[in-house]
Amino acid sequence: MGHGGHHGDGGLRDMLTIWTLDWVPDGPRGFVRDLRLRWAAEEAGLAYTLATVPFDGRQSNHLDRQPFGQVPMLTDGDASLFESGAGLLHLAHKSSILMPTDTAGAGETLQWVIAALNSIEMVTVPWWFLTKSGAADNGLTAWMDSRLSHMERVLSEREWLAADRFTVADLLMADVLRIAELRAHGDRPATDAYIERLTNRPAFKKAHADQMAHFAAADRRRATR
Ligand SMILES: N[C@@H](CCC(=O)N[C@@H](CS)C(=O)NCC(=O)O)C(=O)O
Repeated sequence: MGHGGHHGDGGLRDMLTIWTLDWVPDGPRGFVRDLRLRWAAEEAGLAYTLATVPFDGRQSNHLDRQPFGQVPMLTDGDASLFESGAGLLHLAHKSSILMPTDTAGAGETLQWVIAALNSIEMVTVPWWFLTKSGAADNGLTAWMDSRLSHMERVLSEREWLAADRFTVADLLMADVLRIAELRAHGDRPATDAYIERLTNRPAFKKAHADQMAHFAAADRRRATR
């Protein structure tokens, strides 16, 4: 299973493995966070294999690999990482396409990776969760709106977050911001343009299509069992 074109060439290249669920319902398809790692691998030209854990029993069937019972995980030879952000930084160490090699550029990139996770996603995910659970106007809305309007200002002033070029920080920020409910909430044209720009990259499209195909194949297996 997994990603074409790399079987049989042996050696280290075959050792990168992205772990996800074997199946998910329609709702999360296209958003399961193995997509972040797939996208980064595509950008960097790193071949990978896909491995899965069963959806049924996911809360406890892989706690040895992911202590919260979630995905994704990344294994690379002896290294085994959970947290999509950690996986992205691990991949970024392998490619200057993702992470600039100069000190200033690397610092800016790291800073925006952490900002995506710890200043934006730390409020957008709980807000999304409350909204999905029926609390559309919840106590997080004002906090989130403030963060998103600061991002709108930043993105109206520049094309890329760090180092004047695409980095792993853009990949992650775009993935955090592209959630449909967030985009539908408020009017942020620079953010929309940024998301369009990032998700139009061939590497995103390939990663997205591969995730959709993976879950579609799982539907076919479930239908015949
Ligand atoms: N902070 C974690 C969050 C991972 C996460 O939310 N994973 C979701 C899929 S995108 C998951 O495994 N959900 C299944 C569950 O929690 O049962 C990361 O970024 O890796």
